Amino acid sequence: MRDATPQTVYLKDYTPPDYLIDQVELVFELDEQRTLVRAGLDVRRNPDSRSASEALTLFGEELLLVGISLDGQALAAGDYTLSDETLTIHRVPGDRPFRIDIENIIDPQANTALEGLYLSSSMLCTQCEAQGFRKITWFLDRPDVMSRFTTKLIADKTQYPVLLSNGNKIGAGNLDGGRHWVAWQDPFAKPCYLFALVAGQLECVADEFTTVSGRRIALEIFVEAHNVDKCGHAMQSLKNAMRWDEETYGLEYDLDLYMIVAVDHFNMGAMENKGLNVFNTKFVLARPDTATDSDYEHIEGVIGHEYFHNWSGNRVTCRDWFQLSLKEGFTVFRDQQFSGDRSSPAVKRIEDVNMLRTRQFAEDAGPLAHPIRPEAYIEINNFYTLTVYEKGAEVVRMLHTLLGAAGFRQGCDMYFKRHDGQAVTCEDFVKAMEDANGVELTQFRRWYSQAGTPVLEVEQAFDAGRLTLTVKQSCPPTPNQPEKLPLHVPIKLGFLAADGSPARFQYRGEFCEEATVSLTEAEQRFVFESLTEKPIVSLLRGFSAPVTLKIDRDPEELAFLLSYDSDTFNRWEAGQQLVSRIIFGLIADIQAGRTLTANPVLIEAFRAILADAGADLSYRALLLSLPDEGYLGGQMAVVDVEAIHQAREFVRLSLATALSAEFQRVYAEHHQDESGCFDASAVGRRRLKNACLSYLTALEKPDSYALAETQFRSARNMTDQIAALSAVVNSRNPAKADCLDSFYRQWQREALVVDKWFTLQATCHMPETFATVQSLMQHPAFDMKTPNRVRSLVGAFSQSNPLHFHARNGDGYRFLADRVIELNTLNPQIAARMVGGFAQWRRYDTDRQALMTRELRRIVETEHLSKDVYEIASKSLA
Ligand code: 0A1
Ligand code: ZN
Repeated sequence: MRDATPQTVYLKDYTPPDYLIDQVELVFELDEQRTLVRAGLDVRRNPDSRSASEALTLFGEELLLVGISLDGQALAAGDYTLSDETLTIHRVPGDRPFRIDIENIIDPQANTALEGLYLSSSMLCTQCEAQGFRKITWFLDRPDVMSRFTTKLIADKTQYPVLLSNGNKIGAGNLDGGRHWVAWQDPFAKPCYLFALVAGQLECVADEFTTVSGRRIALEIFVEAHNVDKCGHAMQSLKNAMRWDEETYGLEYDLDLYMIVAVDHFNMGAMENKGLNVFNTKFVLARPDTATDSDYEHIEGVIGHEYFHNWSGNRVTCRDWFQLSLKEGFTVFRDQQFSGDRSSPAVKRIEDVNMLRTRQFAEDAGPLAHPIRPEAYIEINNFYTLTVYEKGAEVVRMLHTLLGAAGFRQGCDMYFKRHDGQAVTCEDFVKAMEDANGVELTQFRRWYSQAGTPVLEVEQAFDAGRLTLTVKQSCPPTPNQPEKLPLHVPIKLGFLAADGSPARFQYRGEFCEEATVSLTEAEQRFVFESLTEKPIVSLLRGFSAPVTLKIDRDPEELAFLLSYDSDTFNRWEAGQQLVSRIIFGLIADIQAGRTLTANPVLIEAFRAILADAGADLSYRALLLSLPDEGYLGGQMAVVDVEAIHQAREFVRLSLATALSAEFQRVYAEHHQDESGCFDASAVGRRRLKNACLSYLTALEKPDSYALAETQFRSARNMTDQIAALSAVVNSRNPAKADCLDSFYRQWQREALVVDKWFTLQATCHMPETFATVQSLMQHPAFDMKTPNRVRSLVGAFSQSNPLHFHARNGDGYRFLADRVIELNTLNPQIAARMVGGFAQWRRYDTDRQALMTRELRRIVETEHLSKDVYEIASKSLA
């Protein structure tokens, strides 16, 4: 049990701050265990304050106060009150600006929560979003208080030769006792969550970028010495992102220096601190032999994401944390566009939707569902969710679809111009879109306040050249939202003639081959005219809205769309629907004890994909992919983990058996001795070939074992090596133990590769997996204080191995709860993320429900439970 029930914070209670802090002067005397912080704050009363109080309350946690003064006068004990979370000065001047000076001590080494100032390997670094600055010094730690920061860092010169903070370097010098100092000044006012400092023995990889207006920007990536050879891709991605934002949004970088530091210990992916991004090493470091193609893609995406925040987040920031999607949804949309433009928009869109539907739809259907602009939270760190990020990006994408690229850009221009230097709301964003386009988006705003995934049910009627689509929308209840109002849903659509060509039609008097219609009613009819024959409809093209679409189709119609739809997303989607339908049929057979039989329609469809030499190779690999077990489970009333796995494996094996010659041919055609160069054609070759290898592995034959083992032993790039190791591990290949061993020995000094080794074993579907996971917990390389390692073993097992995590005997559940309880005191943010494995308990049979709720209760009853874990576990049970 927690010592006290934690408080809920509500959006409706927002009030402007009573005070503003215009300038902050910080001095740090850095030390692993005893860092001294001196903070000088120029404070004044906020003219917009609605309170009459003469008191000033600052937030602060886990700080040791040394001294405090007001306008140079030391305060006596009776002048202020200290609590665990606040420092209140009883009386401050209301009619003039005043200065507060605070001196306090912090212990970075004891900080395993990785929030505030902490130690990562031998490096000191900070993480202040969302409310970590209060672990550095007492402050008005809220994003609508924006200040200009000057930061002086003092440290031992040998231990911390590099001293970094936001903005520009304004001075440096030596001090006695082997110490030195560096001073930094950030000319832009910013909320304190964007503050950062880094100190350590770091090497700098430097480059430069000339902006569209001719300004030269120094680019610097700081890493530990052994990683200097893994920064090239991150640097190139940064330059690409800078150019792309100029060309696509007309946005130019605003400081003369852009720094990125890669750290081993980080709770999230990366952080957009002004001029000094701090990154998880996972999203910076890449060399062809250590990183996969998908790592390269993620690095490009995250580098872009943090860079784009410089405008969408930093120059224009959030008024309060309920507005988080204002910066995150918008910035994810921008990074998705960037990555799509850099590689293949079709492939990128499918990957994004696949993730959204597998993971965000589950969140939206469970006890933790919340709107993209939540209304209440206990711990804001729990709201860095797929809903706020990914669904938030879908909402921005719908605005882009409704307004068109040019209209959307005008809206963005207006938003940045109007609100530069301000802390604003989602409402301000929508208003800028409206004003710039002369449109009205009243109903559209419901996407910000309504949780849950809407369901569209479509019926069609064709008569005399006229097709009528009747669309009904509904949205299941979510916590605190039993009733839902109709949303404004853009539906992009087109029709196919019997020969597969696009069918022209007339909509609202205009002839077209494709249209976007606006669904706004609970039930609405759309009429399309001038059709020569009854067409096959292709709906929700490009996944034009984050909804579940229900439309009656037979397998032949799905196979037809899989062959002919000109919309690359819907073509892939037809394949997914076809496979899903077949898998659900097999699940019914398994549950009824019937014999399973292979489906000829599917085999012929896959034969055609394998024979189609035309399509882009990455896209073809996606066409061959089977829906994820988690996604399939999300569509069942009661998830039958074993039957899903068995049915999906049966499909994989029947395709491999029927098409083994084709898989071998395509494999051989694209298998080359690859050094691992990250270019679109090499990436496509590797993807397609490794997809074939995965099918062939299902055959459990000496030939397929040899194929995987040979690829593993000869691979010169990580994509091929790990794909082959996965094929070996997920089969009865006799070389398994030897390959796992040799992989570990080869890569034991590369932390990110060792993470892959853990994940591969944690997600394996072979029977011995749980025992392996337990023994990996004792492996010398496992460490509960390193989030990447915890995610690679505990996270991967509980979130990506449904078959074994949900083992009937409850071992997986007990294992996870034990880890959550251990992590609760070490790192509450990571602990809370791990609890997520239990959130969907209502979707399982009653035995599993009982086992999962027992573990959730055990978690809730743990002593000294963090707010983070309490919120997720108690809401999951509610
Ligand atoms: N704003 C960052 C994500 C982030 C959020 C919280 C963190 O620590 C609790 C760290 C990073 C982004 O969107 O990239
Ligand atoms: Zn972000």
